[in-house]
This record gives sequence, C-alpha cells and structure tokens, in this order.
Amino acid sequence: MVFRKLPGVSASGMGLRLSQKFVFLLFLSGLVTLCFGALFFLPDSVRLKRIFLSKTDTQPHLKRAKDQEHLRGITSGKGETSTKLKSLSRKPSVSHEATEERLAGGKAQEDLTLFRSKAESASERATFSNHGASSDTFSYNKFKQCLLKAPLGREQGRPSDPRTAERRDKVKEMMKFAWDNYKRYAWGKNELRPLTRNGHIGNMFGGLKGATIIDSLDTLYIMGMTEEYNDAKEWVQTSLDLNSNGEASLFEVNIRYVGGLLSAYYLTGEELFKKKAMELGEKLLPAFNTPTGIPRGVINLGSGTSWSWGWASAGSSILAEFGTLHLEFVHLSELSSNAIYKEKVMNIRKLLSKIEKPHGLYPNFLSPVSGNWVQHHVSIGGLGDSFYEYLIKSYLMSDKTDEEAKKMYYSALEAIEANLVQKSPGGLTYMAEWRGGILDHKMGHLACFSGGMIGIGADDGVPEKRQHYLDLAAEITHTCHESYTPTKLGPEAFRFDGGAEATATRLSDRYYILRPEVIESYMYMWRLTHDPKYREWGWEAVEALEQHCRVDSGFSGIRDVYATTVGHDNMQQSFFLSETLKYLYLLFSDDDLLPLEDWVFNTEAHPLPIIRSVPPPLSQ
Ligand code: DMJ
Repeated sequence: MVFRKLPGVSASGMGLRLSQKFVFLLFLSGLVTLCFGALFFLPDSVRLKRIFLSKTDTQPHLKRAKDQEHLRGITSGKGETSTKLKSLSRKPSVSHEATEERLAGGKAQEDLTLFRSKAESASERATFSNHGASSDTFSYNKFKQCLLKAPLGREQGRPSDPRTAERRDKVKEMMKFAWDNYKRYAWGKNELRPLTRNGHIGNMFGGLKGATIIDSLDTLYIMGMTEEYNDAKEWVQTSLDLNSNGEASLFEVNIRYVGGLLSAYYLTGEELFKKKAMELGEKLLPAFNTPTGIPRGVINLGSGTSWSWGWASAGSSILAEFGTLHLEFVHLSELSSNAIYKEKVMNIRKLLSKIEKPHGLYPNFLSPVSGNWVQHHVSIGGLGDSFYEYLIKSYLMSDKTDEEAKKMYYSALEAIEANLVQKSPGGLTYMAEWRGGILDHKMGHLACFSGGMIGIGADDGVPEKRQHYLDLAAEITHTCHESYTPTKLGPEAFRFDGGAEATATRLSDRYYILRPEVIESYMYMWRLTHDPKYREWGWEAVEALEQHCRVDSGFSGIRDVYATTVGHDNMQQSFFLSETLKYLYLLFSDDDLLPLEDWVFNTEAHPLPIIRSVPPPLSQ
C-alpha cells in the first residue's frame, strides 16, 4: 500500500499517527470481541443473549462427505424452518441446582408445580413457548422443567406396602448379583457367560464392547445403585471406544447403545452420555445411503459400508429393524439441533405410509433398492414386532402430535385384528403369523410385548374401541402368562394347533433366554389397571428365575422350559439387566417412578422423555 505524504506532516510523524490509529482500532476491536464473548457467559434468560446468539447450531463433526453436504444444506438455512425440530425449552432459566435437587431428590410433584406457579406468569409462559420453538441449542435444565413429575418419583418409587417393597428389594438384589458377576468375570465384554465365568463379545455390535454396561446404566441409576452406576459411568468415560471397525447390526446398536446412552443422559444430565450418543449416531448414518433411504441391516462402523443380512430374502431389509429407529433418531435430532436424524426416519415413515399393504398388513421384508415388499410374511413377533411398538410410541413421545404415526398404528392394529388375532379352542386369544394369507397358529415369546403395546395405546383409540383394546391387551397378556408353565418360564414360541394351547410342540422352541416381553406386558397392564394379578404373575417369574436361571455366578438362559432338571445356555443377556429386571422393578414400584406421562421406553426398555413443545397446564 502506498501512503501519500500529507502537507506539513513528516513521514515519520505520519507513521506515528498511523500506528496510534492502528493501536486504537486494535483496542476497539478487542473491546467488541470481549463484549460479544461475554454474551456466552450470560444466563440463557438474558435478552441480549437471545438476540445475538439465537442461532448457535451445534453441528457435529461428520466424517463422510455425503453427510457433510447434507448438513451444509440444513445449516445454511435451506428449509430451515421446516426441518428444525421444536426444542423442549419453554421456561427462562432458574437455578439449575434448585431444580436438580427437586428432581433428583425425588420430591413430590406438588413441589415442582408450586415451583412453576411461582416462577411463571402468563406472559413469561408465552415467551417460553416462543423461545422453545425457535431455540437451537438443547438445554438440559429446561428439559427437566418440562417434565410433569420428578423422574424418580417420591422416595424413588418405593411402595408403602411392605410385601411389595420386599419384592422390589429382591429384584434389586438380583440386579446386584447379575451386575457383580458381570463385573467380576466379564468386565468390558458384551455379556457374561455365567457357567464358564468369562466374557462374551459376539458379532452383533461391530466390535463395540461393554453392551451390558451401556444397557445397565439406567437400571442401576433408577435402582439407586450409586457405586455400580459410577463404575459404569467411569467405564464409558475411559473405555468406551466407538472407533471400531466391525460389522454391526444397525438395529441392535441403535436400541442398546444409542438408546442406553440417550436414556442415561436424560436421567442424569451427564454430558458424556450425550456426546457418546451423538458420536455413535453419526456413525450409523451411512446405513441410510441406499436408493430408497431404507437402511440395510448390517453396517461396518469404521468404513460405513452397509449390506443386508445373508439370511434375509433377496437382499431385503427387515421391518422390525428399519422400523425401530424412530424414537432414538428423533432424540438425536432433538439433542443436536441437527435435523438429519429425524429426516432419515421420516423418510422411512413416508415410504411405509405410501406403499400398498396387503390387507392393510406390513410384511416383514422390504427391498432397500426398489422399496417393494419382498415376500408376504407378517408377524407381530420376531421380524415385525417393534415396528408396531415404535408407531404408537412415536405418537406418545411426540406429546400426541405425530398424527401420522397414530393413524398408521391404529390402521395396522385394525388389520392385525382382522387377519391375525385368533381365539384358540380353549378360549385363549393369540396373534397368529400370516404367510401370504395362510395362518401359522404360532406365537413367539417376542410377540408377547403386544399386550403392553395395545394397553398403552388403548386410551387414544376411537372412544368406542378403548375398552375393547384394553380387553384385548389383557387377553393377550393372559395367554402369554398361560405359556409360562410348568417351570413358570415361557418357551421361545408356542402353538395353538394339533391340540396345543400355548405350548411349544417342537424341541427347538422350548428354550428361554431371559427374555423380558411377558414381564413387560405385566408391568404395563399393572400401571393401566392396578389389577393385583399382574404383580402376582411378576412374582411367579421372579421365583422361577431364581430357581431355574440363577447359577453360582450370574443368571443363565435355559434350554427347555418343560424339563424338570433344566440345562443352562451359559449366557446372561444384556437385555436381562436392561429390560427383564427393570420391568420387574417397575412392576413392584409406585407408578411415579418413571411415570408414563413423561417417558416412553424404547424397545430395549431405555426410557426416553416425551418431547413437549407446548407447556403443560399449570395446576392451581
Ligand atoms: C431385546 O433386545 C429387545 O426387546 C428387542 O426388541 C427384541 N429382543 C430383545 C429381548 O428379547
């Protein structure tokens, strides 16, 4: 740059003036930067902060170019208002510690309501709503204030009736026994082998380790097992390595790891869990890079390459796998303010909503290339099950705003009732499987979750069918209880033909691998009806687990539920700690421990909060 000499000013004098100006400008820009930077340290409620920092996207680092490209489209404002998720935020900040104490301490709901009524004037509430709809960053504090009740309830849900409290303590002891043995013999591995006293890694999680730890975090937390929870958290901090390079089941990694981490985050507020959930969520995105956006079942977590299961007909994807991502992916978007996750699952939804369905039913196999059904096998058990579960739970988790999910769920249920629901000669209601119009009179243990599912959806059906749905839920749960005999544990599949009434007729169907589905339905039916029989049935299961599955160093599945002397399969499944024991504990707890008004459970029993965009009405 050339400086022209000013009249009466020497070159050195001009240089001096210029450097003074430069120093002044430097000082000024420093001051501006300082003021702007200070905005970050202001509480969320300060208006200046809301004006200047209202669009702080937390865009996670993406490895794959395709996803980066997609993200750029979102963050650059393309379709921003339509894709942006409503935030949970709706209140200006109050003392974080005060709220934490109320909620974590399990104080009663009145406390929280009182706290709200004091803090919120009508105009403030209007502001929260508006703020909630436009804010980009997730505030854990605000999320907690959106809950109707304290997650852990009064006295952590301890029932006042001594017998029930004793039963609950027994379940906690079982959890401690299962956990301690896992810790002692299989720490960091995926599951415990309780007979040989070692760990099992398997090939379902693509080289990820510690499935039992991730699956147990929330169970340990709600049971108040602080020391064990802290050990689990420390392991996540120091040893959970997500940079694995193996072939994983997209479905299993999602429901156990992503679900487990999300739930641990929402319950505890530990940023570590959120960070890990986001990191893992990103690694799952390449599975959706198919011509239709329907993900394939298997993904290499390192390279992002994905493919279909070898056993799935003609390279198809499985309904229960690609249909069981919705809850977790919506929450990934919620936490990251990045719409990509929700878009992926909404795309699946769109295809399934539009596609022609034989008799209104959803077959289990779909081509990720053509988007057509590959064969007409329909089942509420394995291969289909949690797709239906996630429809009604998507509706509930959206605070009953996701009308499309609701419509799809009730139409599917209507088709299931018309085509699959049967009554046995002995009067048992069951769900048969459907193969291109031909019924197979068999029900899998997995299908027994449907008692609970139909139960939680009963109240939102058309008024004239609500009682019918509740009755149907009770009938199915009853049938599943009937299958639990004579060890009081149930087989993998049971039949209703050739004179069979909820019994396994094949040797290969007689095993029990510590599955939760029947107990899951007891838990929901208890919450919905308070019929004491559900607690009694749950207790029968506890006694049977103790008698047949408890071995010296943990719990094991058994090979034949009809044998007088059982053989063990040497596997303590991670879902035993995540689901079976959690549902039993909830069954013997008061309803305010993880109240259904605030939480939905993913298919691995990890509680995820209902997303509220409108503040709940204030109590007087
Ligand atoms: C769990 O991993 C989940 O409940 C899944 O939806 C089905 N199978 C197991 C438990 O049986």
